[in-house]
Amino acid sequence: MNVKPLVLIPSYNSGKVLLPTLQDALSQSTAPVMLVIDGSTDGSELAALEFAKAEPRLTVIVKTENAGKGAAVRSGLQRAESEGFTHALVMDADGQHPAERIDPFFEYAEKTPEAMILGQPVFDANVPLERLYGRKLSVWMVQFEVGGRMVGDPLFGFRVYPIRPLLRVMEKPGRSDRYDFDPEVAVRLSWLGVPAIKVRAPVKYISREQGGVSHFHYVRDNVRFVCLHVRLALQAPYRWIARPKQPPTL
Ligand SMILES: Nc1nc2c(ncn2[C@@H]2O[C@H](COP(=O)(O)OP(=O)(O)OP(=O)(O)O)[C@@H](O)[C@H]2O)c(=O)[nH]1
Ligand SMILES: [Mg+2]
Repeated sequence: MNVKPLVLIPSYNSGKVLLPTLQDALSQSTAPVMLVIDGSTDGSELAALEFAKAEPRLTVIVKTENAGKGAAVRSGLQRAESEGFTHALVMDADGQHPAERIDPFFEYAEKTPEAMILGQPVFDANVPLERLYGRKLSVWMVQFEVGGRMVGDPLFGFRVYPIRPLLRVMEKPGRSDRYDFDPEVAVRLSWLGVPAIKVRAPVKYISREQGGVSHFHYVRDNVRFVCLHVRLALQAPYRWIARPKQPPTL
């Protein structure tokens, strides 16, 4: 299969780190980049649109209503599929993810196009402890839901997905639109028979003074995670039995 790769970046109020993140992605890889901004109020879309005028490999999609990270990725993927892209590397807009790993991740996708390539975070010394330990519950729950350790860290958003199977699982009604998107799609793709390849990748925590931003809300988003895991855990036993032996055709 010919892999046609795209870098897909969802962004919401990413502030001044957005432009360097785009520049980094474009300079570290020859793949086109698609940015999906929805409902940002910090004006970051203006700088991105201006930058795109001189950068033919960059597409900027701006939506007026904020609908969440998962919803932004879904709409970007729909557009990407209609343009013939087969694989998308999703990465954050806030400078935390390693642009220099984009092409190495695409190389894994070229060797194993049917797989999802899941980044496994290697945290720097600035990682807040609550982020480091807070993810353990999700890791355990996902191990149960998929019946093993194939997913590893279910929250790290630096990943390559085969687009068609991902849309198949994301387009069903009731799918997660926000941060719960990352664990949900890893579990559902695994249930669909998509193999997972885990690859380590460094993640940075940038101070606020240097432009670091996070929109993760501990109470609201952790409640969403709990609701997601209840739904997934209830379906898990049936899904283990029904899991196809072969990955879906691309
Ligand atoms: N388009 C869009 N992107 C979003 C939305 N919410 C978050 N994002 C993007 O999703 C990525 C991850 O969001 P963050 O808020 O950094 O969350 P996180 O990296 O999981 O959390 P931290 O570890 O605290 O930084 C960033 O690129 C955000 O701009 C949204 O509602 N719409
Ligand atoms: Mg972040």
